[in-house]
Amino acid sequence: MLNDKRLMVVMPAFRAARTLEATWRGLPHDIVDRVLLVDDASNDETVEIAKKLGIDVLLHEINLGYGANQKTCYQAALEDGADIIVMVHPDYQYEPRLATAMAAMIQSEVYDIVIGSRITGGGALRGGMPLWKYIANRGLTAFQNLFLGAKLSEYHSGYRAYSRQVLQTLNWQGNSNDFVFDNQFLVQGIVSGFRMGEISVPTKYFDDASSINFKRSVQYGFGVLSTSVAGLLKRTGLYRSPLFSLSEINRP
Ligand SMILES: Nc1nc2c(ncn2[C@@H]2O[C@H](COP(=O)(O)OP(=O)(O)O)[C@@H](O)[C@H]2O)c(=O)[nH]1
Ligand SMILES: [Mg+2]
Repeated sequence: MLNDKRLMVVMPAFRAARTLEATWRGLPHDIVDRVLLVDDASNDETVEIAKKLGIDVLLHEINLGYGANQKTCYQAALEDGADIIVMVHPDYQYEPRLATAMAAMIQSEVYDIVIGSRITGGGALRGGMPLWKYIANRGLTAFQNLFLGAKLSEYHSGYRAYSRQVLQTLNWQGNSNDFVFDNQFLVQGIVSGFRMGEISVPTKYFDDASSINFKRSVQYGFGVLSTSVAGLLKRTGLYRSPLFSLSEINRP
């Protein structure tokens, strides 16, 4: 609990056997009420290791994709009654100890969405992010900020915190089952007027922390561009994509 708010950590997992324990050990267990891992039909020991560590596990019988995995995570978080939800990749790429700081930004009710940014600390390249990924990240980010009238430092981090209200409001159920899910979620958050905060997070790139190849990344890039266009059309009132269907929030 963080003051009187229930904190849940969700991990969308795929072949995370070699990195799960390190990620889990770094979490602030004194304040985390529940850790849930959703396994997307990994063919390694991810599930066995998660159970050994006492992590709650939900299973996909077949590989449904990264976005589908997060849908299972967030459905479970809503059913759980969690007030603050931290999503972190179990590939030990992001510093788990900073979950405390991210959750506190939600708990304060100053922010609804917090992004763990690999860019603001200046450590992305130092942490081993490939140059082509860095350039693509910066380029897509500039494009999205322009289209959405936002000022985020990145949109592609696998480390985020959300308030319960965000999960109850956005139409994430209608998002892609693939990687662009994450990007659609942030654009939905911006268009809906949720308050977005960021925190600098060190990142580490090593073989087990990064498996997305160039082709998948290009596909993701096009998904990001089309999501940005959808956001712009919604902002200008020209067209309302189904992405934004449940997205009006009532803030006093
Ligand atoms: N659910 C699911 N997750 C996947 C799949 N492929 C990759 N992932 C996860 O997606 C996340 C991001 O992929 P990753 O290779 O780490 O990308 P990068 O760190 O941004 O280069 C990681 O947590 C992977 O475990 C998949 O088929 N299904
Ligand atoms: Mg990774």
